[in-house]
Amino acid sequence: MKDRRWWKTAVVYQIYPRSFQDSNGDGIGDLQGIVSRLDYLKELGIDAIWLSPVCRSPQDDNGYDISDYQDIDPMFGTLKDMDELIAEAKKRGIRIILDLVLNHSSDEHRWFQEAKKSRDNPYHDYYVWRDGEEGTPPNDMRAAFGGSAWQWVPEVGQYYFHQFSVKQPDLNWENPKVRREIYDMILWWMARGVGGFRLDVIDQIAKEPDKKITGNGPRLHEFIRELSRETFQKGDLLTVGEAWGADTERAKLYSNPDGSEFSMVFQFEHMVLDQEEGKEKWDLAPLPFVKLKKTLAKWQNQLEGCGWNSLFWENHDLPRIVSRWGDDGEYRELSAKMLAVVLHGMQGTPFVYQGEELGMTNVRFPDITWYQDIESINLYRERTAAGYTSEEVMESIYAKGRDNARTPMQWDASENAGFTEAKPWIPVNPNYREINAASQIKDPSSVFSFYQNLISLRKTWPVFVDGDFSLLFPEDPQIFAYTRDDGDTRLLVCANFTGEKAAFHLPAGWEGAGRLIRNYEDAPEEGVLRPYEAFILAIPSHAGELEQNQ
Ligand code: TEU
Ligand code: CA
Repeated sequence: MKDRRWWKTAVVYQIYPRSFQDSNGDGIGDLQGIVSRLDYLKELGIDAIWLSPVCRSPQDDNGYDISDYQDIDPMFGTLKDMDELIAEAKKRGIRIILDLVLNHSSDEHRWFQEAKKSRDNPYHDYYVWRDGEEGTPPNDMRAAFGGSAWQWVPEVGQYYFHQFSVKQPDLNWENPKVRREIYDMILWWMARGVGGFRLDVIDQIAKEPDKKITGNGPRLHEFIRELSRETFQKGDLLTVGEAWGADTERAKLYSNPDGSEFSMVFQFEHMVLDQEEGKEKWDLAPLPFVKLKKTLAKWQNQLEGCGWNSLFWENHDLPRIVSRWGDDGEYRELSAKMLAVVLHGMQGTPFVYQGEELGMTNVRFPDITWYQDIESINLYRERTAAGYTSEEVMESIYAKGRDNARTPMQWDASENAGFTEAKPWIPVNPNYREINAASQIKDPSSVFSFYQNLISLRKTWPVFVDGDFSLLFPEDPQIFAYTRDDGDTRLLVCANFTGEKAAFHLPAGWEGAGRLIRNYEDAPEEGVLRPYEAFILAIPSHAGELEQNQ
């Protein structure tokens, strides 16, 4: 019997709410804006929406700093709007996946406001405190967004620990009361009808700062199993754990088919290859293409039958894939489609990040003052102070800054791309007149239509879900090719990952196979793949099932 949990056949669409659709003319996207665009998402064919955080928040890290887990930030709407979104999505067969930020809260959360009053406050132990002298933190650990990971609070004469910004104090998972509060909150959201949860930096909850342990702490899986047992296992949910530090062995725990942890893991091994070894993402290096293939293949092969992966190129923390590993100039559409073929042909649950389905690109604002992301702003300050030139830092931000993915969704060619009638909180990418949803929806050769076709293929052909994976031509410096086989049907996925022609011959046995999708309209050229050419062939078990349209 094939395991047919709904999330295995699903395609998830990620919405970054502040940049998706403004409904009330304040320049910021909101829940009613999303409701108004549900038909578009239905048209695309997706099954679930992962909503980046919309809970009450001072927005120091755009909502990843939550001050009330059981209320909606007024910027986005109300709980009533959320109920409406859940209900309207449900009518269209779409489930809402909430983003749970459980590693840390906002420093403006009631718990932290109490915690910092005194050492014997009942909430003090909800956070991670250490004694020390003002000016001499407990150790030299650094926060992800720059500076020390320790912040002095004179009222209690202690430091608190924060892995991210100073306004994101880490929650103390060692404290069973914290865990209980979290479970009750999750059960409350489940009762409201959400379809699942994305777990922000879940691999970092079991920290042991005295030993400088942040990710993969000793109690990590114990905590996650308890969390899952007390909450998720009481529903039929899609749960996805964000885990930068997962290897395949750990991923098998996270996504154990017995359901003891999450449905799937969201890991980044394939997304951190284009940086200097041992350095930060800002230290740019060319993509080692062969390594990319082998990394993806390793994940495909090792999770087969014993785990489940998410498939993604983009999210709200990553640059636009067509600018990053495709070509956002001459071959923008072809390369966007090629990247989609490579990703959607694999095993796992595909995630499409808003605008990816249009081939949206990175942005190059004139200077740092245009940027909104705390990570980029802090980086600029730290690196220029350390002697980098402004131009050097801006090159890093142009390539990898998170605001690349956060410019407003490009709906149409009207002012501000149809995102808002006001001044948007961050400027629209100036290319919105050429790249927008309105011009693509009706065009059968658009990137949007291509994503739509890929999504519908996944629904039609079970081999996309179940088939095992074999990488072909692993050392080829241009071609990404693999097969999928579920014992019934075989697929061949082929892509030229470069802007130059690549010598290519179909592997034996595939000559008569039918074509499911391709990104060039004219007939194939003998012996080569053209720039960014990509296609999927199928050999169904029952001859004649597929039109032979080669
Ligand atoms: O991201 C985790 C995370 O590690 C990233 O912030 C990472 O440090 C950075 O993007 C890459 O340089 C999650 C959220 O996705 C992110 O938006 C939040 O800022 C972060 O957690 C803190 O909650
Ligand atoms: Ca708004």
